[in-house]
Amino acid sequence: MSRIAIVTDSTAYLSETMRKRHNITMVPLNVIFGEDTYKEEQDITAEEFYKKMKETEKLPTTSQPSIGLFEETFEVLGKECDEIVVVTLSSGISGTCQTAVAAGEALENVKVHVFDSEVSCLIQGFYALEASEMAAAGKSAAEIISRLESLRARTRAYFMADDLSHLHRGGRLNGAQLFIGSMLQIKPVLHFEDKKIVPFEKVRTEKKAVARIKSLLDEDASRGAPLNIAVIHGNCPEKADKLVKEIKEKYPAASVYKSHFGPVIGTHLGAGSIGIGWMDMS
Ligand code: MYR
Repeated sequence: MSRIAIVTDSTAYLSETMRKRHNITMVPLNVIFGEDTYKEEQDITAEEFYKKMKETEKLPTTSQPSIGLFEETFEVLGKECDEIVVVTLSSGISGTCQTAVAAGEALENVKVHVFDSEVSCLIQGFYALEASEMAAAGKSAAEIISRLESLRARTRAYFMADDLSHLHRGGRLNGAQLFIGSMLQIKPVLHFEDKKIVPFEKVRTEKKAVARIKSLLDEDASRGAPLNIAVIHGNCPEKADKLVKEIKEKYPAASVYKSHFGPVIGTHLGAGSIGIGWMDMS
């Protein structure tokens, strides 16, 4: 039986405890303030990041992990396993996925399978957790990838940024060029299409955006499918707590998790952002 290791990047925002419990190795992306580069989750916490972002005049930027970091990680894991499944954030918003593929191709003694989550944050984390459970149950890498692909067809994520200028500045907002001027004044519901972030629906207020996301969740949850649901916030835990409570009350059978947009994703969404994503685990 092939021994399989699971790797994900830091934007899954799986806590250290979760990663240890599920035997998941994390490769961090970077957040850059001026001359200083921080590996997120290792050198800077989400709390420290949002504080710094508030105090800094020049806004931060981000970068993917170096190919060397992936190679080192794979080499270390390759001493104990034969295959590695890597779950990355969407290849439409970061070069992380392509870099992991390139690093994997350079190795001879271990086979690396890279899965593009086509999303990010805890929804990406759900894929890594599923992969880790399957690896522990003795499934092959091919079986794991095939299951992740089938889950991807049943996964949705919608979110809103309190201030769209961060996404615009970082060049991660697609399909909005024509109405960006007017969009900066509103709170459109955003989602991923073809791996990229595009506006889903133009909505004027945060209240309406959240109500719309909840109605989209209702469409899927009311069909009774076993859902993993993530409520994700950018330094606004109270908003997330309220949503988690409402969703748990409405769908007691679902597994509902609260998570956050950490430094790298927070750089592009800004504080006050909120998202809900769900995966049909059937
Ligand atoms: C890099 O520099 O390579 C990282 C770029 C990250 C862009 C993040 C854009 C926002 C993603 C929002 C995800 C919301 C998921 C629910």
